[in-house]
Amino acid sequence: MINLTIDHKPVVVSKGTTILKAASSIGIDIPTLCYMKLDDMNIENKPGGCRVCVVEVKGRRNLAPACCTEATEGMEINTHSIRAINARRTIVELILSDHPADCLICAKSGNCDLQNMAHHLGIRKIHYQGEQSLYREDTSPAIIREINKCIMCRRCETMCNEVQTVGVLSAVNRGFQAVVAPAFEMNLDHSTCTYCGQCVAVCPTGALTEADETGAVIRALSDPTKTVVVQTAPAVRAALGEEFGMPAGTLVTGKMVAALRRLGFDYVFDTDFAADLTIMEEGTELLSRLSAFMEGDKNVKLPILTSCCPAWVKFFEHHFPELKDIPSTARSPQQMFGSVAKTYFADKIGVKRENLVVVSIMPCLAKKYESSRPEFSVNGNPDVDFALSTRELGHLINLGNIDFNSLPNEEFDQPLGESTGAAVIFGTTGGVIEAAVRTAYEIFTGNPLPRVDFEELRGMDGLRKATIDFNGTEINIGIAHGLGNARKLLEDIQAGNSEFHAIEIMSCPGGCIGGGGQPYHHGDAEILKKRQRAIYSEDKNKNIRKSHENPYITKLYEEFLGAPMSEKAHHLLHTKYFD
Ligand code: HC0
Ligand code: SF4
Repeated sequence: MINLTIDHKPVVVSKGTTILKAASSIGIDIPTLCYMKLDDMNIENKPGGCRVCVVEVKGRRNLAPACCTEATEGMEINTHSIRAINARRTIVELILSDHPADCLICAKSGNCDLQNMAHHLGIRKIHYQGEQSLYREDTSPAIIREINKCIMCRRCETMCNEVQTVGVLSAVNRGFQAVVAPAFEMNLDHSTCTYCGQCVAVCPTGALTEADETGAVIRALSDPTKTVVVQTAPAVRAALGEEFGMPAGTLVTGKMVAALRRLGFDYVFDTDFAADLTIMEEGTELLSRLSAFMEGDKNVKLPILTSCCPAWVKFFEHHFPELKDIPSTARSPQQMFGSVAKTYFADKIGVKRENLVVVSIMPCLAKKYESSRPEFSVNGNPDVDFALSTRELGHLINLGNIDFNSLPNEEFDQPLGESTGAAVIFGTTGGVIEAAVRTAYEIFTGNPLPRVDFEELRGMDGLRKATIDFNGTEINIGIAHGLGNARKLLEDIQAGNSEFHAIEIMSCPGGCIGGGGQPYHHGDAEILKKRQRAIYSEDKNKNIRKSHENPYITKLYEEFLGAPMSEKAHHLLHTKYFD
């Protein structure tokens, strides 16, 4: 073990520990811009690039970057000496010297680590004259890159290359022109970007933000010829409160519904309803593939892969096109909802498709891209018109001058607002497959589930597996969150070595609770765990916890769809994939 003192406090750490971690272990916060670590998820960015974390080490001539200097025996460290603070100020001034000073109108204003750092260090004047880079803005359906706001922290690169293994982003150019960009500086929509949004989730400045659609939604809400319905994704309710200063993990389902009503939405519905519908379709598909397999069909495609995460869909279309007939053909709940809203529900209320506007509130930026895919539209009219992120909803609520914290709890409208506990857990890694198991078990065995909770499918490990006993038939299930983890399972499938019958894949670490559109977690993995706990507690408190017991789903099949995987269901609720 190593003994040292930091700001006169003794600390004992194991060999190899950095000064930054040693300080953090005794509650001393050393400021950083580029360093990032999500504990338990094996995600770390420590390029030692920004140098904001420099500290003074007694007896050494040079200041030491705390994020990449190991603690050694007898070190005496001063984290906030005048010399260290002055160096930090100079470094941040140099970063600011070529940074556009448009904080007043920047999308990240108020949430920007660089702005906060400048404030923390009391910088009032920039003494250096940098050279502004002249990059144009890169817009895509989901993400905006304001490239001249890149400070080369390279967190996005770590997320894209190491965590997601997509490999779109890397450092290019030198000096004031140095930025992180796709190859040949092409736009994101020409690259193999999945729009997972994990680069946006960790960007410390306004270089990467979502494509903001709040203006378009406000216009729809003010148009008297339009009926505007809204659907809310499972993970939003476990995080929206953070936008209003509530602790992470506060469930705000009822307040969220009340806020949406006050914003003027005509019907407040729930994506969770469509998550139950997804289980009916995907569960039926799983069972039909399993039966064919058991009857000896050698051509049956197993394992079945979940298909509700649009970044994951785009990932396999780009990177594993030869596997494109393995995922379930079920559309995502967002898209099933849009399709049902613009047919069944529009008919019910006597509104023409083109006068019904469907807005989604999603924790995800890829949902913006998914809703723009041409196969999810009829004669150019999309099934989902706009997909706002949790952050954008927070902004709309503030803009509407609604005091979120004092709102009463209200209920979703019907018939597309009823959901079960199985649907709620879609919002966290492992939840989709647990929901599928709850339904598939009962249909397969004809018996009630001996227990509703499948603890063996839960957790935060990036790759998990479990075997579920379907009354003597063992079903092997795999779960991956983060596309790098998914890649490992896909390579096993390619090599013919997969042991699984069914696999759930979600692109974002933690699943949708960690989506690129959620309130910024600033690298705090505890926040994701708290959101996950909130999701499971909502499931526990639901009266109905299995998708096939949702009475409004039963009614939808009786009145409109017929049966799961019927011709009509195929047409409205399933899709195909493209190379
Ligand atoms: Fe998800 Fe979904 S669970 S992808 O994470 O399946 O975004 O929350 O809305 O569509 O339901 C996101 C969350 C959803 C969809 C659902 C699925
Ligand atoms: Fe990479 Fe995802 Fe960002 Fe695209 S959205 S650049 S895939 S991290």
